Amino acid sequence: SGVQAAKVMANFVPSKEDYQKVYNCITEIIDDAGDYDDGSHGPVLLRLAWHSSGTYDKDTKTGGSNYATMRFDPESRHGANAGLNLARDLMEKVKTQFPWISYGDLWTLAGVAAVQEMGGPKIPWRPGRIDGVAADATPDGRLPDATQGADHVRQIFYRMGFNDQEIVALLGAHALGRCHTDRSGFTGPWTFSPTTFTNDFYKLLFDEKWIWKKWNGPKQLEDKTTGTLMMLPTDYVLVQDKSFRKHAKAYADDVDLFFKDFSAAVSRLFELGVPTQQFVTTKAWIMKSSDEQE
Ligand code: ZEM
Repeated sequence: SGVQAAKVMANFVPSKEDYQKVYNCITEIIDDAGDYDDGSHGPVLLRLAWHSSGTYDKDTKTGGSNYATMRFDPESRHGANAGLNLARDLMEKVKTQFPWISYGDLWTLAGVAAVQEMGGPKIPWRPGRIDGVAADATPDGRLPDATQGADHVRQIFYRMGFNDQEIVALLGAHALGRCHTDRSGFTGPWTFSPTTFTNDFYKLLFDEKWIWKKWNGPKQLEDKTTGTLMMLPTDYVLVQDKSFRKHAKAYADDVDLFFKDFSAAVSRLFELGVPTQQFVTTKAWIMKSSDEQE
């Protein structure tokens, strides 16, 4: 609006309430999905937030959510980011209404809203990311390759600074959404409720019998019972690898533990690459979900 645009001109310092307005605008876009996928834009927005953060390298302190470099070519065209133009375009509508927010803050806040609105835990979040330039982008290959095994998964997530327990917790996000043949080449959802945040991803890993799908596409697993659910090779390592398996079992058995650990890990994921002094507050905020504001 004109008022929000004028705020940019006036060197406006937004308050927590201003960010809550952005959050609320995002929740409308999450819900306003018509017959897109399973009726929610939440999953693809969470994937955008994750891919904008997961490029971080702790040794060189490059990548991460700070500069939102996925706006630029060639990162926008990196294979791993296929389909995320849809999520970025959705967020442009929010950016037009709240031009003072940085893209990094906007995208990570959308990730927070996606988790919270789909019934997940509260995700502590704070603003302070700044818009970068194309030269801040990291090279292709920093995001995980779903066809690989445990060594690859560890190498990618250790580079971001996560341990085995955090890796397993983060992967529980695959309770949400689905794979698309025209994006990753894989197909299908991981759970029967892809727009509700649950620990079903872990439960299904243990409870179902998983068999290799016979098809022309990339190697993926399907559940033997219905053939409608899927697991990526990298998801399946959570039951194959001894250390990963221990944590996956704990999350299958205890949804509260999963929610608590997912919240902590994803909150940290979304802050990767942001210098501490850039954050406007030491203590992260808990944004109100839409059902708390009715
Ligand atoms: Zn995903 N992910 N991911 N992921 N992801 C897909 C979809 C989604 C991997 C991966 O290759 C894929 C994390 C970790 C890892 C989400 C969130 C998070 C898809 C399907 C693939 C292939 C894309 C498509 O075709 O649309 C791999 C290999 C991972 C680590 C080993 C983490 C961490 C996440 C968040 C915390 C979400 C929400 C989706 C669903 C997107 C949608 O559009 O429905």
